[in-house]
Amino acid sequence: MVRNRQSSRSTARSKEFLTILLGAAIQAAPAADQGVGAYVPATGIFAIRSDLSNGTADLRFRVQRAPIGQRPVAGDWDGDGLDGVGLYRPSTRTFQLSNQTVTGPAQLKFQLKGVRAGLIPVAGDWDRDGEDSVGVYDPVRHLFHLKNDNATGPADLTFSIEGAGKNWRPVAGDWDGNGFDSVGLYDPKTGVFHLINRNGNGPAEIVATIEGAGGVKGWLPVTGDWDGDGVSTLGIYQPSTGKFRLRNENSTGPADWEFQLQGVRKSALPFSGAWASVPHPTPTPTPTSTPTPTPTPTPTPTPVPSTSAAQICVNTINSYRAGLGLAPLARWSAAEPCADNQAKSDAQTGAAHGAFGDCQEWAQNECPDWPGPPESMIGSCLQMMWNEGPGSDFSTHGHYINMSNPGYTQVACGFYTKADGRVWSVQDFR
Ligand SMILES: [Ca+2]
Ligand SMILES: [Ca+2]
Ligand SMILES: [Ca+2]
Ligand SMILES: [Ca+2]
Repeated sequence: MVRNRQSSRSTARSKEFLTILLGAAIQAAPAADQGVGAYVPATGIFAIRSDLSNGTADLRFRVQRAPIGQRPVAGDWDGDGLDGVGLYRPSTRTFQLSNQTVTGPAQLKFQLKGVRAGLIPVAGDWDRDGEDSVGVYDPVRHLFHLKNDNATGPADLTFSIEGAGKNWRPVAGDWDGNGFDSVGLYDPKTGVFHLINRNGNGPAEIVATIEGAGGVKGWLPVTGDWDGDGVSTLGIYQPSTGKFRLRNENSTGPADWEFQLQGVRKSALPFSGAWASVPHPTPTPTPTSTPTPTPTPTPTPTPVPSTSAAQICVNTINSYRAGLGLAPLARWSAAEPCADNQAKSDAQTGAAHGAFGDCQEWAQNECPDWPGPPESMIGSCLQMMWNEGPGSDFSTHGHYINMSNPGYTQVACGFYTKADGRVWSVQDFR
């Protein structure tokens, strides 16, 4: 729901390895692109991508301490020009909203009073004060309940769109570009959107659909200002394939963008927002010029041969950290079988970070498709990552930033060797 965004974006990435930040704070960048996202209720993971193009998520994160199985929203709760995310728990009617797109606790928690359980959340700037707030839609009684402030209390507006059918799904956006967001409905049986420009009882003012082959079965609505002109328009998402189809006009016609958000589970629910165009991690503290003489020895609860690839991995990372005077990471043995499975999954799908988040890790580095065996490749891959050196640009220093993060205490290294001898390795940090 953020307006006047820019569309330039750097997508520079290392080919040798990819990384994902999860858990470190990011600084809000002034430029924001309208991007898309998908939320997996089963894992509680948000995956967002700023480019409207094929590819994997730029960032994956959780709203900490929020129960899984909730419904996502996105919006600019604090009016800083960047969208955050949120979750609605239909059973308790509570929202948890976060201003960030990294793992962390919600900044806002409140309850929407006077509504039934089991409703679907929406978000928008209903009063044009520059801040998005929430609402819910009752798909049985066909009622919208919208609230202008993100605090516990009843809805400010309750109304319905004439002719709404059972189980239609709500959308929100600024369909006419006047600065006020309003709502609409999507009929999943026909694929037709029914939008209103004023939040009150009345018939739909815009009735339109995205034309295209393949039918409408299984697609979910997702609206947004894809081209940054201040007008929100139509979009749909197919969870089974991760495909988005977006249109720039609120009229019937073909999609202007078609792309796939890769590496997201098939149960994901879509959302859109203006995310920071490039994630900028908080710079790591300046290395101390006098390294601490001896780091505390890592407790190793399970006796493991020190020559195993997983142990080499932990030892290597800790030797780099010791050079900065940072505490060593404990070998996170309990997560290693899970990390092995992530490496195997990514090797089979060919998508680095495709299984990210499965082991409850906060950040992940990955060495995809390296010449094996694991015991020899891991040192080389970690050295390449460490050679990125310190810096604030996560796209070029992200591996180093993860390895040197003073907030992490554990690392689990997972490996999978393919039949051709090539190795995939993940390093899960938390
Ligand atoms: Ca914001
Ligand atoms: Ca507002
Ligand atoms: Ca409007
Ligand atoms: Ca637009």
